[in-house]
Amino acid sequence: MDSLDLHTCAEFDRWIDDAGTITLTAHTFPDGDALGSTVALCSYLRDCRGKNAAVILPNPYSDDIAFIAEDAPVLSYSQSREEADRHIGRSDLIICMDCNAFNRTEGLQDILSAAKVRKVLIDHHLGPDRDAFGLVFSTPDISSTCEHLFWILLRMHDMAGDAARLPEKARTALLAGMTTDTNNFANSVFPSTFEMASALLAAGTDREAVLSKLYNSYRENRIRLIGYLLGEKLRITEHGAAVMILNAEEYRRFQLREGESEGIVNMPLAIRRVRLCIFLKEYAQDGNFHISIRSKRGTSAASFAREYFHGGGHELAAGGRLYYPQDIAAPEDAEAYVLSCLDRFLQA
Ligand SMILES: [Mn+2]
Repeated sequence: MDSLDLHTCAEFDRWIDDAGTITLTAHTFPDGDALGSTVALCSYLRDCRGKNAAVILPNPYSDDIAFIAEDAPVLSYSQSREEADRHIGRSDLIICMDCNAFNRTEGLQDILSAAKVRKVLIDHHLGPDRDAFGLVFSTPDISSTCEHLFWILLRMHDMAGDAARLPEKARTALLAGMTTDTNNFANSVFPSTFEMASALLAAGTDREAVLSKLYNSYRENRIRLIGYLLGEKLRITEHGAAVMILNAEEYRRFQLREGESEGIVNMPLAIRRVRLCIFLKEYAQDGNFHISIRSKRGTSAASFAREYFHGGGHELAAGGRLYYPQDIAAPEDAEAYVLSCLDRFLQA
């Protein structure tokens, strides 16, 4: 990766040397990249640098990515607040990952913003809150935070550019996080992404095991849900937009756990005439929806999320929210509202 700022890397290396206790955090509803990058860095800091490092996430990660965190010190702030507060209180370095600002860390926002210690950002989203961090590693021209971290780690003085020096746990977490964020090398892949994968494989990382845990270990519920959504809920507009809405009653009926509908939003893009897919999910029966948007080249998921759904993200993969009663007069109006937004956006 050419654009990595070597001075910032050297400074980060020194900040690690200076630190004793370190807090690593990531965005709310942590996905594979958030969990993989924090766990990988935590493993490096503990095993290679002897630091008292812990990962503190805003809320629990889902079961399907739990293998990434096996045996790692990962706390959820919503479940272990006291222990987390103690660790943050002792920390002299805070590292925020896969997240462009503390306001995406939910309940952790206040304590992290208020902490008077050195802070580092390692991310790949647009719009980093540069003022909140002393050191910023941020570029959207990289597959994932895991990949960004990989190139930074190789620059640490004890690594000498050799991926094989990373603990096996860190290598596995990095590969898993990059794989989920690129949808197994399907999106936002750069030449550097294959170089990273190649180096990790050469270092002995077991990709087959990672793939099997990521893609062949689902609960039956998820596959049944996919059948239902694609079979009965999918609607495609004349402008080539696919819409799927999962309401709270259905969420309960399929006994879904957090993260189990992850990635389904990509599936309708396999249809030739579909240029954009939007997936709405209502967790509680309150008319508020979480929104995922994916698009094909030439249609901007990020603009659609920004203009209509209080969100944003990457060009072809974005997210947002639909609020009741601010955006819609009744929860049942969600579909009609989305369809009218789509008409305006895709005709423009
Ligand atoms: Mn990411």
